[in-house]
Amino acid sequence: MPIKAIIFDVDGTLADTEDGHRKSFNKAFAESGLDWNWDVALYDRLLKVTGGKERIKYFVSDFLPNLTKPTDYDSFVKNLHAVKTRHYTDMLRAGLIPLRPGIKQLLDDARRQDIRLAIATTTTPENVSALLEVGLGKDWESYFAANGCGDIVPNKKPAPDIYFWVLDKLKLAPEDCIALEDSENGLRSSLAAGIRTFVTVNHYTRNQDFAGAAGVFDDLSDLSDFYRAAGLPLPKT
Ligand code: XBP
Ligand code: MG
Repeated sequence: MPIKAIIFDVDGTLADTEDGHRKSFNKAFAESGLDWNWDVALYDRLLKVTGGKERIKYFVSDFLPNLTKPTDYDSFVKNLHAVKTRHYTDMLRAGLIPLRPGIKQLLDDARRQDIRLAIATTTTPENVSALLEVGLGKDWESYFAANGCGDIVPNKKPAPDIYFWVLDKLKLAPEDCIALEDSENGLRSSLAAGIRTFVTVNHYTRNQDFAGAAGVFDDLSDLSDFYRAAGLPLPKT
């Protein structure tokens, strides 16, 4: 069955972003007068929960059980996350987080072979725009036939909702596509949607459980290995 579309996760897959997120959370905490600090070890644990707002609530519930929550807790979290997003998109627009090795070439090769591209991510839409405007240029949206991100689905990864949303936009069946992910949560999400999935790991996800993945790679610096494993037509150079 020829592959008709490749669906990309964003954080950890298109770019190694999570330390940028982590630093932006810490800047937001400091700006908001909170003495919270997420170091790498703690953030590694907090990444169990996808979605920045959900991750803040997880931190409060499971790591600050005695905290007296602000009266309008949801607004508090939403506003704190908006401050974090401002810091994070500033980092992206400053070009501090490049695309991972091989990603731009893969996107271009796929387009040349008329394979459609899509995004399925838990992250905030502004983050996707800022990352890809820098990584792909002002016309980045023209690369993608579907851009599923953030709060558009009720349940974030590892739930399959975002992948079902993308498949619906593409009007494709799961078996027509492959997905590229970086984390166990992401893999569980795409597999639950019935999509053959490849993983490229990073320092946060290297030791996670990738059972069910069609292949696990350190990165895509050698695209020919990936093309062979994925059954993608090698580009006509
Ligand atoms: C990764 C996530 C996101 C980011 C933080 O998304 O779980 O929540 O960690 O971004 P994915 P936000 O791997 O699905 O791209 O703060 O905008 O949620
Ligand atoms: Mg990811």
